[in-house]
Amino acid sequence: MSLIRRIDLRGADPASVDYRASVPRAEFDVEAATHQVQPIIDAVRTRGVEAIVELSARFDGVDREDITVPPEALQKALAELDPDVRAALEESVRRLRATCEAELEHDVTSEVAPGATVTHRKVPIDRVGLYVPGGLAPLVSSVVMNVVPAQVAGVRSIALASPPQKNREGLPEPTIMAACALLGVDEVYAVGGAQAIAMFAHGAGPCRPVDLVTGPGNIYVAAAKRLVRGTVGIDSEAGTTEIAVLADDSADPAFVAADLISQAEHDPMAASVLVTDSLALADAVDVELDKQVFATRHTERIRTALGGPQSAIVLVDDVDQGVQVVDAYAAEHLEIQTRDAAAVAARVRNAGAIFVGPWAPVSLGDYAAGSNHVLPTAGCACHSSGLSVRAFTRSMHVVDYSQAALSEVAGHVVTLAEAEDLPGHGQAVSVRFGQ
Ligand code: HSO
Ligand code: ZN
Repeated sequence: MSLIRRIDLRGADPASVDYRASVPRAEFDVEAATHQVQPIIDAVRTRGVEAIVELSARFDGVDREDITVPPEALQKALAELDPDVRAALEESVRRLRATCEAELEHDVTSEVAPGATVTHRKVPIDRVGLYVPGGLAPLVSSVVMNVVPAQVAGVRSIALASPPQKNREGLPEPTIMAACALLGVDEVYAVGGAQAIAMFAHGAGPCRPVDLVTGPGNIYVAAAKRLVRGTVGIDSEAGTTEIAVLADDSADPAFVAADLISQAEHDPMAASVLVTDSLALADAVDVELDKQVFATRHTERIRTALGGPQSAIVLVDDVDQGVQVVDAYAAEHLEIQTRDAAAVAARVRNAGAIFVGPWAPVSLGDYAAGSNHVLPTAGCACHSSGLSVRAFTRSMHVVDYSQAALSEVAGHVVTLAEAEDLPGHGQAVSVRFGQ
């Protein structure tokens, strides 16, 4: 019996098959979780730190009155960080910073008529709250992925929250604290889950409210972000990890299997999907999965993810149909392991990030490609983007007209104001010309 099920779309008529429905996703009912999360948000909004301390005792089993992580604890964590981990983090930061700097957009001024300019001005968001989960694995790389684009965008005030750990005197994971110190983030809170999102949105004790909350988290964090949206901005909801691999018979089955396993390792609900036109590759990947899953550390979690309804090997007639399937699926991560991989990748429209060819596995992007690993999941890649400098930037139009330029267009403004039965609008222009 194979670890992973098969879905056969060969011979399917694209006009009558809904590819999106053919490759199902994990159930991730954020809406249901909002009912459990609303009382937490209300408690933090009305009772502040006192409520947070109670919630940390209940959910994290810690007893700590002070939610602020002292700067000495951050510096100590950095001093004690394994030098190899430090070097790897520094390289990860260097590469991501280079990408972010290249992405920075500059103000653009258009002269729409003589003396009439509109400038599209980019402004960094003033204050952001970044959430870094603890969970199954403390993702120190997520500190880098959230902080670097915010810093390059020019955000003035960055606060970060991560769950307090029972066995660490109620402080966050040391690697997470060390990464904060490395990046110069000194406002750090030992607060986890929905209560951290509520603290950012409404403020609590030492934490002033923020303008934008970003960062991944479990279903309760996602529900909390949905509930505070409007009070603050949020990034796109990042749910459980997904990888889709589009491969033909030129792909190496050992590489494909390893990559499917790498994302299944995150969560029993993670999705690993291989789309291929090669039955031989599908069979060889099955064999490789068997071999590799038993040789890895988190075998149970990975077996559950690969065996779940959200994971599959999807058989297609050819790479063209494969492109249609992966476009419909809109994976968080998409690998292209086909001949002419770059050309195939260029035809894909929907994916959080695309990894081209055999030498760009998703785990490279998770840590050190220079790309961001906070990406839209659950099909949101067809309307949302991953985290980038742009996520931490607002823009505004700045309108600057001379008297002559206004006079030239005044008639049109008055005409449109009359057409909308809003004569006061027209008058605000006419009055300037003595009419
Ligand atoms: N694959 C995850 C990110 C991550 N992987 C962090 C390892 N550490 C979501 O893109
Ligand atoms: Zn990962």
